[in-house]
Amino acid sequence: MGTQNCILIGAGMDCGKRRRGCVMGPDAYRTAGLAETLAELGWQSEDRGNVPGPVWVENAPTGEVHALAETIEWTRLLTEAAEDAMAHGFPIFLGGDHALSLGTVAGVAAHAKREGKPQFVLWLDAHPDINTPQTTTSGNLHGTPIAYVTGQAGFEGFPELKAPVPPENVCFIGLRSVDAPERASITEAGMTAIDMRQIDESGIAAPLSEFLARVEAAGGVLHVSLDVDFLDPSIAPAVGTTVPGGATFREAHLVMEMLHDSGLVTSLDMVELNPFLDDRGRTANLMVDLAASLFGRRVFDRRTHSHS
Ligand code: NNH
Ligand code: MN
Ligand code: MN
Ligand code: MN
Repeated sequence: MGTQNCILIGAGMDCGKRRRGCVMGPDAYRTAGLAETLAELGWQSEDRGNVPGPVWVENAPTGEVHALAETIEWTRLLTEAAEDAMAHGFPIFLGGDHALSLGTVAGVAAHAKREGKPQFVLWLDAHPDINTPQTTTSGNLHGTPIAYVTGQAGFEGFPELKAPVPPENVCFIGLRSVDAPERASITEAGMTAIDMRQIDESGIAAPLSEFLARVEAAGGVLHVSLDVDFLDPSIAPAVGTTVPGGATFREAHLVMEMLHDSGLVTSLDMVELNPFLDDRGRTANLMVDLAASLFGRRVFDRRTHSHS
């Protein structure tokens, strides 16, 4: 058995959108006891502190792309941090808003390429975040990481991708707010998009199993990007972009439990937590509990428990 080592990387990016507060995310996860929780599950963690990116800039006028230079700088810093961390353990990126995934996914994919393994990405989010700086109507770059990491045009000035993620290796689960240009590019690129209606109809386990079987068959590694707004706002209020009709408590835990059992996940983003909007820490605590399910917390071991 190898060492079970987590690398915690604070990425309090707060300029991927206008509403402030995600800068406090990394410390909210620490306060909620992430490292202690991982330790109980047999994972040692190394906290590398917070990446020193620019945390806030004055709002760009409505409609204009906001904080482009700052986002490029974060992307550069986080690509490096992610690529390095992959060589030392299982990185958990503590956001910070979702623009941090421009860098984290680029970095983990670069590492996978060096290892000769195909990189897959599971995007747990109400939104697909596949706008480009040209198609965005909000100007908020947290709505763009999937377009960048899959190598779409329109990211002039950003670091050149060492290893674009093949679009067919991307799976979205939880979608319920998709912009028109996003819908077009998801369809065109052949990505797997599980919206809330599909979850209502089939349950969440069936489409997830199908995707995990594909990752396994390809000998791939899986990056999971967990946006707080994947969850229903009634259980996770601490996010700037709440969308009704999200994943329930059990749907979210089941996803994490199945991901743990798959053994395929090699990196994780926890993004969009805005502690300024939280209710006595309940969203931060829930996110840490979901991480616990991903790292093996369970009632019984499904693979060995028997009633005989
Ligand atoms: N699609 C919208 C945009 O580009 C919303 C993105 N907001 C998010 N993404 N919270 O997860 O601005
Ligand atoms: Mn190193
Ligand atoms: Mn998102
Ligand atoms: Mn979202």
